[in-house]
This record gives sequence, structure tokens and C-alpha cells, in this order.
Amino acid sequence: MLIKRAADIRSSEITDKKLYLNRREFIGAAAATTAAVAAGMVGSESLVQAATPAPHGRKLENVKPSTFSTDEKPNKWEEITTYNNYYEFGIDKDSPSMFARNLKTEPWTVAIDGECAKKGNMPLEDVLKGETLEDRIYRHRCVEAWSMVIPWVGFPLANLIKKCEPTSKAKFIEFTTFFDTKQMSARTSAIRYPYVEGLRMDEAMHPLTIIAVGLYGEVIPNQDGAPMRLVVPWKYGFKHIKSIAKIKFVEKAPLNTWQDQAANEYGFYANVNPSVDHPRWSQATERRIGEFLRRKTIMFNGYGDQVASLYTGMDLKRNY
Ligand SMILES: Nc1nc2c(c(=O)[nH]1)N[C@H]1C(S)=C(S)[C@@H](COP(=O)(O)O)O[C@H]1N2
Ligand SMILES: [Mo]
Repeated sequence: MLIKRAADIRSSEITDKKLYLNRREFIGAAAATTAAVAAGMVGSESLVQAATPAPHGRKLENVKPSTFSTDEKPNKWEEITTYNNYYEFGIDKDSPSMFARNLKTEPWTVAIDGECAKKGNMPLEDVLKGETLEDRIYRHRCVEAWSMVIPWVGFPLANLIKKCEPTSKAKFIEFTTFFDTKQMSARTSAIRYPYVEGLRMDEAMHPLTIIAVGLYGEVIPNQDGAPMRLVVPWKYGFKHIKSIAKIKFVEKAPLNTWQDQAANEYGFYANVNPSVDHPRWSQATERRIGEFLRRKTIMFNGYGDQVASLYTGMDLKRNY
């Protein structure tokens, strides 16, 4: 079980006043659950109230190593599956590990929509058809100033985009997470659902941008965004939308969830940038989960050689 540190709480995405009140609502609900459990009113499942590492999933076949992988030491399975942001399952880092298990990920289809020739529902099997899965060990940096190294298994998003045959009007992609209050506890009204994210087309086509379907060579656990989630390693974690149910090709930049919630704090680009502070805390350093001393945050999360050219001529202090 992970011990919450004061720094996490202070620098959390939820601590402005409006959201703080929602958090108190959440604590109230949790207390009510505890009371109900004590009174014997709730089934045994609700008794599991501690961070629980994901059970191991099916092993993925024919996964190839990737030259894009970092040689830094990956975080442990236990860390990557108990320290998550997935607000649909609660706002605490260990909530998704406790509440995501009921998400049904088979069968799964992705709605393809907007400026493209192949509109319709694409089953996950078709998304994966013809793909060579790769191990992609990437650095992962959350705007809350923590980081991990995660051994994803995935394939380039560019391949899926090509299958959809976007038109020349498709300048951006909007992604939407699956949402169902029956499967997702959504114990808090902290943010508006469904969760939405977006990328500019050239960012989406970049070879570092992947759809992850696995972790440590196994099928990706629910709390990490099963069955398919976005990974854009030079951006803050909130761009990494989980459990993607819809992909829409659009002309204008979509309004992503966190920008919608607090535009002065979260922009569209969300490129990791140690010189642009979040209004309530610094982005200059980060705490690697499992380490004691803080690390210096690197521009573009260390992927500058590959991606800096995407932003030539842009003022990254304005376009945060
Ligand atoms: N649907 C959805 N996707 C989401 C989030 C969320 O709350 N809901 N949180 C984001 C944030 S803030 C981060 S840091 C990453 C965390 O991904 P991880 O749990 O796999 O580390 O997921 C992102 N994707
Ligand atoms: Mo995040």
C-alpha cells in the first residue's frame, strides 16, 4: 500500500476551493459506506478498501523491443497499478486500483467520427489488425510533479489514423473516454465526464505517440486505461486519455477536459516544460515514484530531440 505524502495532497489537481468541496463530499460518501459496511448492509466487495495492485493479465504475443525505449529502470507493477489518476473511479491515487475492476473491456469498439472516410464503429480486433506490438519504456510525467518510468506495450497511433482515412480538413483529433455510471463509481463530481482530450494532427502522427494496450508484456490493467489508452511521452499525464471509446477528426482544437475545468491552469498543449510553472506549484522538479530525492524536470520530458521541431516558432509560455 502506498502512503500518501503531504506534497501529493498539496500539489494535487483537486485542491482549488470548488474541487476541495467536492472532495469533502467524497469523504462524506466514504464515511457513509464505512457505516453501511459496519451495519452489514453492503456486499463483501465493498469491504476491499485498500490499494490493490492489478491482477496479472493475459500475456501479449510477439511483442518487439523498440529503439524509442528509455534505458531507465521501470517502476514496479505495484506502483504503476496503484498510483493512478482515473477520476471516473475516484480522485485519490489508489481509488482506481480499488474501483476499476468492474469496468467491462470485452467486447470493445471505438466510434470513428468526423473528417474521415471510415466513419463507424471499429471493434478492438480491427484496431489491432496488422499491428506489431512493441515494448515502449517511456518516462511519464504528471502535471502534479510526480513521474514514473512505464513499460507500455503499444503501437503507433499513426497506424490507426491511416486506417480511418482522414480528410484534408482533419487538423486535430478529439478523443473521448468511455463513460457509464454503472461501471464507473464516479464518486465525485470533481470534473465533467466523459473525459476528453485532443492532439494536433502532426503530434498524433508522431512516431513516439502510441496507443497502449499492454503493460509489462501483459494486457493493460483497467486502472491504467484498458483496453486502449493514449501515450504521448513528452506531454503531461493528463493528455494520456484512458479507455478510449471515440476518436473524432476535427478542424479546430478540441476543448480538453482540464482546460475546460480551469483554462488558466491547463492548456491544450501540455508539453512538459520546467520553465513554465503551474499557477499553484513549480514544474522545475519532479518526484519519481519510489525515489526519495527530487529530480530536475527535463524540457519535453527528455524527448526534445525528437519533438521540439513540432513547436518551432511557437511561444511555449503562451501555448502551455
Ligand atoms: N479518462 C481519464 N483519463 C485520464 C485521467 C482521468 O482522470 N480520466 N487522468 C489523466 C492524468 S491526470 C494522468 S497523470 C494519467 C495517469 O495515467 P496512469 O494512471 O496510467 O499513470 O491519466 C490521464 N488520463
Ligand atoms: Mo496528471
